[in-house]
Amino acid sequence: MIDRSYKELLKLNRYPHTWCPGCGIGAVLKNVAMVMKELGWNHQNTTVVSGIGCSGRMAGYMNLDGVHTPHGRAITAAEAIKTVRPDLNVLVLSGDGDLGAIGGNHLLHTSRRNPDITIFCNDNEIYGLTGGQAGPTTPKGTKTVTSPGGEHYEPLRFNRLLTMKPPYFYARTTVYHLHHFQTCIREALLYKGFSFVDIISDCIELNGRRLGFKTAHQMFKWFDERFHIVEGVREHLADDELGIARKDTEVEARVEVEVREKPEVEIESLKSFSLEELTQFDGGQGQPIYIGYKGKVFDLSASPLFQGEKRMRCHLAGKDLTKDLNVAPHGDDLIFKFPVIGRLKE
Ligand SMILES: Cc1ncc(C[n+]2csc(CCOP(=O)(O)OP(=O)(O)O)c2C)c(N)n1
Ligand code: SF4
Repeated sequence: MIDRSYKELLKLNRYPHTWCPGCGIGAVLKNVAMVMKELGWNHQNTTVVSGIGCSGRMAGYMNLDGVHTPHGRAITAAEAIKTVRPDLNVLVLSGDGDLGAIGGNHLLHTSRRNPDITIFCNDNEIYGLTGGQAGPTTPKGTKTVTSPGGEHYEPLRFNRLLTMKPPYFYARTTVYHLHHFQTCIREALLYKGFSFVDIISDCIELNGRRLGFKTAHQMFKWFDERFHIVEGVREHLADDELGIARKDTEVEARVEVEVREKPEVEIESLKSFSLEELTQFDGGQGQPIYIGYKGKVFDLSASPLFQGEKRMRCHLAGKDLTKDLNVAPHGDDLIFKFPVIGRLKE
C-alpha cells in the first residue's frame, strides 16, 4: 500500500492549490514532504521559508511554521532563523528567479558562510508568476515574453557558482527522474552545511506552450533528452548532468583517504546473517549499525553518515541495501571503506 502519511506535512485545508495543472511545483512539494516524513522532520523540528513567485507559494502549503519573505530574501531569512535557532531544520523552497536573480547576492554570500540550511530551487527556467519573462536560468535562444527573438544571454549555472570552493553540496535533478529526485532531496536534507538542490521543473503554461509543448509530459521527455544521470558523488557536474556534486574541506577529505586503505577479508570465514538477524543491528539501544550489500555485511557504526544529528539515518540500517545503493548517485562509495564483518545468508 502506498504510504500517504506525508500528507500530514501539507495544509490540505488550503487546497485546491494555486498552481496550474501539470506544473512541476506540486511534484517538488510532494516529494520534499515524502522525504521529510521518512526522516521524521515535522512542525516540531523544522521550519520553511519561501520568497516570491509561483514557487514561492510552497511554504504556505506546508504544515510547518514558515516565512513568506519579500522577493529574493528567502535565504537571508533562513540563515537568520538558523542562527538564532540552531536546533531547527531550516528549508528554503523557492524559484530560480527568486533565488538566482533578485536573490543572487544572498545566494552567493550565504553559501560562502555555509550555514546548515537546505535550498530546494524549483528551476523552471522562467519567471512564471509574472507571465513568462526570461529569468537567470533561461537557456540562450529561448523565446519568452521579454525575448521574442530568443534569449540573448548565456544562463546562470548554479552548479558552477556553488561548487567554487569546498565545502559544498550541489545536486541537480528533475521532476521527471523521481527516484533520483528523492535521493537528492534526502542527501541534501541530511547534509550538514549549505545544500542546494537544483530541480529542473516545468512551467507548462507560460514557458512550455510557447516552446511548442502541448503537455507537461512532453516537457518531461525533453528534460530526459537534455540531461542524464551520473552515478556516484562528483566534485563537479557538467551542465547536462544530473547528480550530486559534493566536496568536503581538505581535512575531512584526508581522513576519508586513510580509512579507505582496508585489507580484503575472507568472506567465507565470517559470520552469516539472515535478513531477520540483520534487522537487530540498526544502531538502536547501543547496537552497532550493519548494512547488507551484495552478499556482505558492513559495519558502518563509525561512519560520519550516522553520527550526531545524522543518527536519524538509522532507519536505513539493519537492511540489505543492495538495490538502493545500485541506483543511488553515491553508489557503494558510502560503505566500501568500512569493515566487512559478515555475509548474508543466501
Ligand atoms: C521587488 C520585486 N520585484 C519584482 C517582483 C515581481 N516578481 C514576482 S515573482 C517574480 C519572478 C519569480 O520567478 P521564479 O522565482 O522563477 O518563480 P516562478 O514564478 O517561476 O515559480 C517577479 C519578478 C516582486 N514581486 N518584487
Ligand atoms: S504559471 Fe507556470 S510556474 Fe506558475 S503555476 Fe502555472 S505552470 Fe506553474
